[in-house]
Amino acid sequence: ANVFKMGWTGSNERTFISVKPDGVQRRLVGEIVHRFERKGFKLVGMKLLQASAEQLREHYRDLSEKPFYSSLVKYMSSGPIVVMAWQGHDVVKSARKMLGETNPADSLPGTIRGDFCVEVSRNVVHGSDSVESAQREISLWFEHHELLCWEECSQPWIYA
Ligand code: IDP
Ligand code: MG
Repeated sequence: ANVFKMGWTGSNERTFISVKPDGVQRRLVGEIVHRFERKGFKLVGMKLLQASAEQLREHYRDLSEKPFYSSLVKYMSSGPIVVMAWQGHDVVKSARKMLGETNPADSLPGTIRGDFCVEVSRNVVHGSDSVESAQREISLWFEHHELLCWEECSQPWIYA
């Protein structure tokens, strides 16, 4: 299949996942990457960075009216984060399930937030909530050349 001809839908859907500063500090980067790898999704972009308040205000612009908006921006800029783009069938929805609920207290064991955190304001990971958000977030955090189209040898063992 020619990946360059395909859009960001079907098995080429992409989502934006970020390990938040608490996740990086608590050495959960490998654990989180491992879960997406084992699931069968394809990593198409990843980097460690210090996010600026400006980038974060844009990333979370839909929440600008919320009382926790400024503390959220402060939390997210309090240390390095890992940003990733993952690709696969229905990856946006699946990733949200793998993350658990926004509030770790409501997240089932087996989900990332259910297994690794306690408070909503320290919930270790971000995942896009829709295909549209994913596209906006991926283009906010990645340059075009940082996203790779590559052929994964395991593909025929994941998709029939
Ligand atoms: P999501 O991350 O599950 O998509 P959103 O509602 O988009 O949840 O909120 C973005 C982030 O803002 C959450 O992941 C969490 O870190 C933080 N947040 C959400 N609600 C609260 C709150 O009530 N108090 C403090 N922080 C919150
Ligand atoms: Mg959200």
